[in-house]
Amino acid sequence: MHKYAMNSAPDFMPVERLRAIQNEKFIKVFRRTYENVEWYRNLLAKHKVDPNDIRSIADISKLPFIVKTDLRDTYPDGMRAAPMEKIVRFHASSGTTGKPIVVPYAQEDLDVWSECVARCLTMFGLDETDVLQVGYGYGLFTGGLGLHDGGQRRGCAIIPAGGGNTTRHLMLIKDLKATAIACTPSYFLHIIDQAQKTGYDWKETKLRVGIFGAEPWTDGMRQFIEQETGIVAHDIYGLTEISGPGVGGDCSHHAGIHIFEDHFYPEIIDPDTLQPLPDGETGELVFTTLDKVGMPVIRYRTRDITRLIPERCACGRTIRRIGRISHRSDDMMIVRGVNVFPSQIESVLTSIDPGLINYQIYLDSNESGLATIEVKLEGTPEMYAAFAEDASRREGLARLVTSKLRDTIGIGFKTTIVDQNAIPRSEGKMKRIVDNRKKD
Ligand code: DLL
Repeated sequence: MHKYAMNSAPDFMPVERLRAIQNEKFIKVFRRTYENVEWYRNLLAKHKVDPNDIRSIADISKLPFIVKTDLRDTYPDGMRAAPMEKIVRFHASSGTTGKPIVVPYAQEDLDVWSECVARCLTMFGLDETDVLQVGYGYGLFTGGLGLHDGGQRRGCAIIPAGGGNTTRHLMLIKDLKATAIACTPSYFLHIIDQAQKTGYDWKETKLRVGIFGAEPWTDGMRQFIEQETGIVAHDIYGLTEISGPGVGGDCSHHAGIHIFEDHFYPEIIDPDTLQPLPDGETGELVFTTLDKVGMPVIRYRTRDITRLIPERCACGRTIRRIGRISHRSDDMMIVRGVNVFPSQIESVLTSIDPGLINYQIYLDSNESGLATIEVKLEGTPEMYAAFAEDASRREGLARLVTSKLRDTIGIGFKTTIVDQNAIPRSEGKMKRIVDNRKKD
């Protein structure tokens, strides 16, 4: 057994062994999907791929991609690869429009999923002595039940608090001696605000680890959270189509997200040419589920933009890392002909003042129908304290952000530093972009 705690051994296996496992599993999952999913057979026929040509994982690049709309079009279960008797649960992705994407899970899928969440928790330094408060929503969303089952598998005592009811969250952290909390990073900012308003003392709690994911968050937010509460903030990544939270997470070096490659095979492709990119280059993340029974996906385009980090992590894990997910390709806004990503705005904010921890982007159109873009910003309590002493600092900062955004992105922005807590908080994923433009 490795010196690290349980669940972590596969993270450290020799790379050759890892590649052999991937190869073996890939062939099996490919065959299973081909045999059991008519839609997939049709897809290969459409792309003129002969399944007999797929003999090892090296052949993966011959296969077509699966995209979100394919999963939507096959709603509710056209991608199911196992008989209904094998299915023990459904989850669904939080689509904003139209039908959700429904994912059927076999018991084997729930086992792999909770094992991967447990591996994440081990990586975050949790064990059976920990008390994990789950603040993700329970239900079709994978956050709540994912952390719940994984935490239980790791042997933690679970507090299934769910999303919302911030006062109760703060009470339970203290009274049940929670040592870890899992929720969206934006919801944790809200918990911090509430704590501050009520004179809550984090030092009186046992909380030491935060498990944040389901939406992009910045290093500035990490710093703020850690300073404000004294906990260590970890990143957890995942998506419903692949299983849920626990596709990967960051280790104590916080230098990217380790992917559990023995279950989820990652590739990076150029989203325009669809060609695979070498490790180190930024593009769209694509996953193949290597063990899925209920609904395997082969070369699923996630829309998440990142890179596979070529260097081995200082922690010694052999499984590769991806860079933190700062944006999705479908987050791109086209404003007056210019492509704008929230991550560009975010890096301008961080470069000016890491105390600018929260923002929301408002798109609108003026009387002449021209698109306008406004960034509403919120800072740390210290920042508001400084504004209270000298109001001109608030205007000065807003002006600086406006000019740097214009210089960096090339279009005019309106910048407003709103009052503390004025950006609406959500229990689940934060809505970064509010698009009020008139649609034709
Ligand atoms: O958000 C699963 C999850 C639950 C992950 C709880 C982590 C914690 P979906 O609702 O299907 O599943 O959304 C998946 O959320 O493609 C990313 O764009 C984004 N996302 C998830 N984790 C992170 C993260 C869950 N750590 C989509 N950083 C993904 C940035 C993330 N974005």
